[in-house]
Amino acid sequence: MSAKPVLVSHELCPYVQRAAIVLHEKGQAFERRDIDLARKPGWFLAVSPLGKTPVLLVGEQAIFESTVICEYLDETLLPALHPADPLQRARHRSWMEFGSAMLNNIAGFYNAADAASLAARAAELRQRFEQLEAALGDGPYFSGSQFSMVDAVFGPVLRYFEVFDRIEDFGWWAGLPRLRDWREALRWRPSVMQAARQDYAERLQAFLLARGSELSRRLAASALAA
Ligand SMILES: N[C@@H](CCC(=O)N[C@@H](CS)C(=O)NCC(=O)O)C(=O)O
Repeated sequence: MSAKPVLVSHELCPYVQRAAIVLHEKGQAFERRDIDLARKPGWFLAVSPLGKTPVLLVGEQAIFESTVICEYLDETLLPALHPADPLQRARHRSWMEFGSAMLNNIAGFYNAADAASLAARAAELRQRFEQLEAALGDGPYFSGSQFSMVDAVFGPVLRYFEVFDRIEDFGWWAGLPRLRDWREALRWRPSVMQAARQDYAERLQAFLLARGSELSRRLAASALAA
């Protein structure tokens, strides 16, 4: 990549974080340009046909959709974050999709309107965690000692739970040792750490409080809001 690419970002966006993680893993310097998604600037709408972050600006080209950005980076920069074997690569891409689906489960959880639907959404997430536990190997990363694109996707997914866990115990973690260790390995990976702002937890809490959801009420009632 000749010039320094620009990652058009939103401060809490998990899709932005996965692109930032991949850039970091590749040792590619980049400029991060945060925008306010509630007031999308004209220049942003001109480069983001779907009006979403992330967008990667590479010279005159604007690449949108986080998976496409990650795949482009993997095709052009070393080290490879996908396995060389096509079948294993396909398996990794399948689990990346699973990670994206989990982001929808997470949004369903924090937007749940009442206690019953919050409990149902929490149970849905527990089921997803059990599926992940069954897919994980011996670690520390998704498929062993090599950090991969699947890890880049799940770093931001699992980061949400650092805040959710502080609100109350939703019964997610018991009996899932591989998931616990994976979560810990991702949490301390430098690329994952740098992908979010230092005050991410406080900003996520402010975002959650403003949802008007059952979780907002639980958060307001918890010690965290004090
Ligand atoms: N499929 C997209 C999803 C990106 C996405 O949903 N971004 C959110 C922020 S995390 C967004 O820009 N939302 C603004 C909107 O939908 O108006 C990707 O993988 O890049």
